[in-house]
Amino acid sequence: MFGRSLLISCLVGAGCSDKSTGTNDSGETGSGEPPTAQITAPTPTETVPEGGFYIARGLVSDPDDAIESLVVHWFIGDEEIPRECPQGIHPDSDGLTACDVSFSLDKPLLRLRVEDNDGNSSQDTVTVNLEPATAPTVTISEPITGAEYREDDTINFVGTVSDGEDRPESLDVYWEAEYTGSEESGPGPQILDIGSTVAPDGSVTGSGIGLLTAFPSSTALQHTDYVIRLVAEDTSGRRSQTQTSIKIYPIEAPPEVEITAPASDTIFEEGDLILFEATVNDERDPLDELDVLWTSSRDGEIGNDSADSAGTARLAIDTLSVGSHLIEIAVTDREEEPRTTTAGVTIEVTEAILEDDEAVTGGSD
Ligand SMILES: [Ca+2]
Ligand SMILES: [Ca+2]
Ligand SMILES: [Ca+2]
Repeated sequence: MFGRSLLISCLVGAGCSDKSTGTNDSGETGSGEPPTAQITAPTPTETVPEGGFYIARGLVSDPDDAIESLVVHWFIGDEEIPRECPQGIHPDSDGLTACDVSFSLDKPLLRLRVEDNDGNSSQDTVTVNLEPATAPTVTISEPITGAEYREDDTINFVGTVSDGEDRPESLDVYWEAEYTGSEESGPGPQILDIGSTVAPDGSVTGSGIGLLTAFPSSTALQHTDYVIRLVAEDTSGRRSQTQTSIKIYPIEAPPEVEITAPASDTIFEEGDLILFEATVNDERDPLDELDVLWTSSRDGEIGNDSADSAGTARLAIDTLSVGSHLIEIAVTDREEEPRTTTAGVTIEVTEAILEDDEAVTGGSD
């Protein structure tokens, strides 16, 4: 309270109006000898990080006043209001004074002013050599680019953050995800609630189950390709990010398959060209990359052409042997444990020629 009331009197009263300018100039308002002030840190050649925490130090004295009775104020740039220094407004018995400060590029000037009880003042200034602040540095080591997950997988997130001015823990750090195409019409980046923590060494770790819960359910399941970003913002508002791309598929499932032609129990004659068609589907694999195998219960393997990219598998055959066939199509995806799904129709190939022969033979008998 004392400091603030004295500050106000200094600002408005003639008693301590700042008549001194330049380095180590002395005010001559009151009676007695003026004090002296010298900034000892930073020195004029010292480089100070922009925006970084810095303890400015100075030395004050007075020929005819008790040193602890002097009042010291620190100013940045051309500011009229002194800093509120945690170290207080009086020097110690040795005349030492200090103040926690930070510098911005547009205010590189530091000013120390000392006043004695008679209203005499003196000041010292130093123009600091500022090193421009930098944005944080961000890396991601997990998930790796191209990694594939199921929607119910636990995904580990590992990265690092660092900054030229701030400690890692004081950075604002978060992970976000966005699906491809989301920029234009989708919900955009979604911050992930994965319990991410930042360690003192700058390592960032978290893990999440069901990443897609960050997205509206109506949109997330329709998308596979996601960008994962690690974002860090420092205390000066400088922001950096890096990203990786992953794929998220629905929960693992075997292919689906259904024979659509010909209709069940259609009867063909030997030598007829029979066109089989089936539709195939899978929750993950491109449909033209599924393994397809047609078999006949009578003739064994009869075809293995892949489906087209729309999921239609076709088999044209005119060599089925005479008799009843159960036709089966097996479709296998690329899971480590292959899975198959089957369906069947019964085809009866008539023995038209044989019957004719028998009729002729029987007739002759
Ligand atoms: Ca004095
Ligand atoms: Ca920074
Ligand atoms: Ca599958």
